[in-house]
Amino acid sequence: MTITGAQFDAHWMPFTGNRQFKKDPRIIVEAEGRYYKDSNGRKIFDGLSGLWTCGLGHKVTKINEAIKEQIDTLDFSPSFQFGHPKSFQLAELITSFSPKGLDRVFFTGSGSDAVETALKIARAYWVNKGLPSKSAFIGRIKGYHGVNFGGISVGGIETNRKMFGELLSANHLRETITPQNIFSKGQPMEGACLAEELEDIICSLGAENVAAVILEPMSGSAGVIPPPKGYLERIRSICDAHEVLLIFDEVICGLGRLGWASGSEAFGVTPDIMTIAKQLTNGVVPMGAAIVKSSIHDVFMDSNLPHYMLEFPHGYTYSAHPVACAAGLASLSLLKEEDVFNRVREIAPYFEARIHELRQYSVVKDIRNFGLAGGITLEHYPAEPARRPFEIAMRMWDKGQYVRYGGDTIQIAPAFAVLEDELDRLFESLEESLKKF
Ligand code: PXG
Repeated sequence: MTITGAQFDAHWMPFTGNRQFKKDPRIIVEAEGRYYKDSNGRKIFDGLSGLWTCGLGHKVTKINEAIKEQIDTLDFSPSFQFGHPKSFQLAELITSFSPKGLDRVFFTGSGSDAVETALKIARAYWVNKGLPSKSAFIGRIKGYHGVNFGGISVGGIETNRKMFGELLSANHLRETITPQNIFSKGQPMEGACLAEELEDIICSLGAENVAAVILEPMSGSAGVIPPPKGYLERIRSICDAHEVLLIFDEVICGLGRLGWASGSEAFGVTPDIMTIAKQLTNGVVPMGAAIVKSSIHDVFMDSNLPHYMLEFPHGYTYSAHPVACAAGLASLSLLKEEDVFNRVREIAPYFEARIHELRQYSVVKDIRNFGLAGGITLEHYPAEPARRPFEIAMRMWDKGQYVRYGGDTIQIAPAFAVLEDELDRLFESLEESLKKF
């Protein structure tokens, strides 16, 4: 199965160096369990569970069968003004994974859409409460909240923002990596005091103007940055003191990656709204969701509109798509049946021990981990922060190992059932790749 030059030209690939890729393509043709097969017939270990999506592995029979059955029964149904049974079943199942009180689910087509939905719910909530001036958002440096205009505004990754002109106005907290907490295992002991900056930002804006703070409980795509001990607790209490909503973007943290149902559960702090995507369908069909406290949802329902009017003029053609719902029901059921979160907590110490052995290599400047997620910061080439991670990831690919590179980091997030000897091979390949510098 060859791809022609015209076919290569036609596809403008996302978050990809298109010129490099099309000279030296990496084509994946099959997947099974924790492995891919590339177009040269090589078996490649999937060290990032797809894109943090496929924690249950690939070609999971129960998910695939649910999808096939759904397509043959109801392939699509209008998401506006009509329903189908599976969306309601899935919404209820999702709430069984959510922190107490977060029990209303709004479906979207992706993580980016889930973030936009959460931001819009936050603003509209304050409008419904008669406080329309509460509209400002606060994010955090290095935060990733997808690629739509709201998400890049609250997100803290400069390269994702600077080409796109005027954004929503948003303030950003400092990131939580500090010289004191590099090479921390799990949550760093230092850095809770960084949360105090939130009080200053809210006071400078005026709490009467602030809608919400949005954070990933653990930053994922910026290179796995677990929150310092006490940090999220302090963020929560400052939000409470100033009546500001707290949104956790759990698109990576949610549904098992950290060894818990959510980052909220892992770190013991409950937000007002959370977003999920990726693991919700094991990545098999695109889907995201915003999950909100019923107290927020009820403000919309109690707004005294005529009964035929919409409480929230928002939604997507693909909200609660029946095929995605079928995949979601199967995936979430498997997370329960296979006791996946416990399994992640069992293997996490081995993962932690192995990843921190890489500290001995001089180009490794920091290593962070939590659950089955790990990030390695590499020393820059002068003025070229992105080059070394790219080089490492390409060496890994040549060795039959897929890891993610982004910014100045390498990220690792294998499937939940990963074996110790698979981790051994992954980290031995990383050692060989790092040794060459
Ligand atoms: N929020 C968070 C926290 C994310 O990690 C999104 C929102 C957006 O989701 P969608 O489905 O619109 O892409 C994400 C996505 C990586 C990587 O390698 C991370 C993401 C996507 C692609 C690659 O770290 N995160």
